[in-house]
Amino acid sequence: MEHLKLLGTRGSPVNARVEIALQLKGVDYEFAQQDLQNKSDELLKYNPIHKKIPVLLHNGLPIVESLLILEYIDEIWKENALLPVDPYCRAQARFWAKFIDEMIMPATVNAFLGEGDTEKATEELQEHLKTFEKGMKTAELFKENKIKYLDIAGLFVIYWIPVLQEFAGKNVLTRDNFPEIMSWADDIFSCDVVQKNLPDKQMMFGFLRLSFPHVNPNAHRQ
Ligand SMILES: N[C@@H](CCC(=O)N[C@@H](CS)C(=O)NCC(=O)O)C(=O)O
Repeated sequence: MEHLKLLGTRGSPVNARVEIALQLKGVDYEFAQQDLQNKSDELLKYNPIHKKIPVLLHNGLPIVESLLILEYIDEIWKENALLPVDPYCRAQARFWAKFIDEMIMPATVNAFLGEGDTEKATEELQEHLKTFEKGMKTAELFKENKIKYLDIAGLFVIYWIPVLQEFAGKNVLTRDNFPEIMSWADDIFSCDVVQKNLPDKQMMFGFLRLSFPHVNPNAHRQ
């Protein structure tokens, strides 16, 4: 009998990736909410190197790093494939997911949550989004009807960036500036499983206000 347990934190984009993938596959799992200010023995035991969520325990064996967890899930449960079948398309999907995590994510954090002058990081984020949007136009990957690996990875761009930019009171990702990204977002948001796993925006503002009190004190006080 299979046992799946996810050590995660609701509200986190990397946690949402794993929950969405498991739910799209239709597999049952136990969820153990983690307090990242006071890490559990279980989290430290199963992710001793990075000490981060998400950790998926499959029959007691830990798998870490959200993108690797998605690949693992896709290899174990074959129905509703997440990665493209064609090896070249698979490589493309992995490339853009890595681009999101290694280029877009850090620039986003620096642009919207950084202390001091965030101008340079904001420009950098704009450039990365332009590169990403151009990539979308050429990669057929984004045009499939079902929610796949890259759509799940890309939720950071289409959901978390808008929340963070609203919190910081800056507009970088808009429909006028990035029409392709925003129309891709419309497709992804029409999926029920995705909708169900997006954290409440007001809850996120509350968390962000507590965690980043230096960010634009005039934005989003209500
Ligand atoms: N590259 C990792 C990132 C994991 C990550 O940054 N997790 C955050 C939550 S969003 C965390 O556990 N932070 C706790 C810490 O840094 O101490 C992945 O994709 O899984």
